Amino acid sequence: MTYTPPEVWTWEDENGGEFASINRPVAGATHSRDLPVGQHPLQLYSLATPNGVKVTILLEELLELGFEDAEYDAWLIRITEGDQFSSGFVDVNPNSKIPALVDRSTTPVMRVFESGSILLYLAEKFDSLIPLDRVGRTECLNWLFWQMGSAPYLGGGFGHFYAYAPEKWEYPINRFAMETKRQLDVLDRRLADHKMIAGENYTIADIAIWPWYGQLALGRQYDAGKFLDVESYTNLQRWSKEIDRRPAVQRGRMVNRTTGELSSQLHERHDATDFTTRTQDKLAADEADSE
Ligand SMILES: N[C@@H](CCC(=O)N[C@@H](CS)C(=O)NCC(=O)O)C(=O)O
Repeated sequence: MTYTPPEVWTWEDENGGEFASINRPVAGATHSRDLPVGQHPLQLYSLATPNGVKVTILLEELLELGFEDAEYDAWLIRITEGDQFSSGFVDVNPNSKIPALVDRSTTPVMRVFESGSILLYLAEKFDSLIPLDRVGRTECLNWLFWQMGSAPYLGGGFGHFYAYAPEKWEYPINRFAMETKRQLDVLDRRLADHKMIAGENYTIADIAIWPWYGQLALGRQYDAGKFLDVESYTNLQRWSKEIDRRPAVQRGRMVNRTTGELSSQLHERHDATDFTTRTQDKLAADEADSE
């Protein structure tokens, strides 16, 4: 059926599909609530989506490198329940999207939003996981910004119409599958003669790109591995698997996670020991013991 747009678009409460209930045509807070604050210099408000996981992976990598000031409290923002529209969250990110970070070690206290901005901010704060020379740094930022511009075609385009839209329509699925495969080929060609995305070293470019394209290549996104023939991108496969094995990546994926195996879900992270003591599995076992 062909749709004829009216002269002026109007908002009809729900237009169907997953996430329809949280979509609104206006910005700003819907309710008054402060954000919780923990003890560490960095306060993260997030959820383990690909955009959220970028930041927890970087923080876990920084801690693994020995930067104690990268200690953080990670608070859960349940976007399907509208937590991103609280007044406290909107103060930190007027765009109402996770991830959002507050650095309380600076004067004034700094708010940082947009995952690319957060990755750059943390890499610069610790002078780590970003090349220090101009040529290397520019190449790293080329790919960091490539991810920011490209992933909406994968997530908001392909993923939305292939997995979340109320019906399957050929036109948008074709359009965005084509673009997603082109992007996978861009990465595959880059990784044919470079170990990592920005060159020889692991950087924030890899940390930005892997949660979207690495996990797509590993068959973890939208159940679309076969449809997109991800196995055929052999250089991308090599890189995706190598990053997947990093301990900091495995920890970062668990933080603020609310789906999958209970043993892989750490809803809030406040201490390094939480990975072994506070998973949803452990909490359930402790509760059962105390009954
Ligand atoms: N460009 C943003 C995108 C962030 C984003 O889209 N976050 C999603 C989850 S992955 C979100 O918070 N959605 C909630 C909403 O749209 O209300 C970034 O990279 O930080």
